[in-house]
Amino acid sequence: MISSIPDKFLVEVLTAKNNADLLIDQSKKFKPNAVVIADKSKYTKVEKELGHLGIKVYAGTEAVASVVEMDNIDLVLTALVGYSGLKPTINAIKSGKDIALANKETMVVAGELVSNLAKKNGVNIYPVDSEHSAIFQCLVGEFHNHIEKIYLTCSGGPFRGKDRDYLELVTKHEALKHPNWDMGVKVTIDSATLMNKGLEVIEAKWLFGLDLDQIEVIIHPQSIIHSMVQFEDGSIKAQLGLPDMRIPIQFALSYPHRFKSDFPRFNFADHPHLTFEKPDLENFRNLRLAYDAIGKGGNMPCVLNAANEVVVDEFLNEKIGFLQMSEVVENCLQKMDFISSPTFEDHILTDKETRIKALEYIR
Ligand code: MN3
Repeated sequence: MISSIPDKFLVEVLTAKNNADLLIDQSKKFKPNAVVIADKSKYTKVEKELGHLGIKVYAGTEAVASVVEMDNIDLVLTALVGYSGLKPTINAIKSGKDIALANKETMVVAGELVSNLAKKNGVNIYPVDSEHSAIFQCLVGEFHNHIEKIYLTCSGGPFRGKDRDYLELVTKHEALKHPNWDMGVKVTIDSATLMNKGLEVIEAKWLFGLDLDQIEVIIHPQSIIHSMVQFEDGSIKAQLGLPDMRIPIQFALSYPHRFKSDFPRFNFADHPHLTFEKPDLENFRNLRLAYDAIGKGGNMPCVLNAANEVVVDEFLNEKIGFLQMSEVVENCLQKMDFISSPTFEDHILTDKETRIKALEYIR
């Protein structure tokens, strides 16, 4: 994305988990000051390719968490997967960097803590998640107007309309085929179970300061409307377009401006039918569990997230079936001790203990 608007941004730091080749390619192109490879075993390879270009090379997850504090950074795009995004995001906020947030789990695990920290440090959090970007785009020019409610749209995933007998037997290959969006493995499974939407409800609550009864999930299989805001006069604003993650990513970086793009344009005549339906909470229990977890508050969303990360892994390893994923998550929500105002350390402990509990339940 940056490569299409090279005069607007300077890349200071790039990070990668273990994809050394991509990190090396991107670094040769964007010439950052520093790079971090989280997987320490790849350090020598990366250093050999980039060190002589004057690029500082660091390794390890601690380095990912500390590199975001560097002075000449204005904005940090956090696109780590899952719980791993929490520490670096908190560090970036503490050092006053604005955040383009692509890692929804950060807000799920510690939304209250993170939004309070952002407020305290005068940091803006720009959503990258397409639904939250849509809501943010609807709110531009409306920040002083009260939100009556938001509609988070949801494609329904590959198994929309299926019953429990069907879901019982679905394979990971079926679950990995998302109808509209091309995404990472974790979020694709989460989309199939509707946990993704549950996590997004929690993310929306903290990003926009909403009560739970102001957040309604609506199934919209075409994924053209990316979400909507209803104001107190009854008027509804929607943001729409073809499903293309480049738009929300770009807007998080370009706000309050819009940069010209050559992304494919939406054509109304090609999409004469936009449909909507209620989510099926009986067969897709994860969405209900997410509402329960955030309704209870405290460390329960952290439990929900940790248990979910475990079950998604176990499902991908073909250790458990599709429906069992909700079963394990529900069990963890019931069994874990409740902490009403968790600190950062409480979150770390809750995450760790939940993972153990989830695996115990599975084995
Ligand atoms: Mn989304």
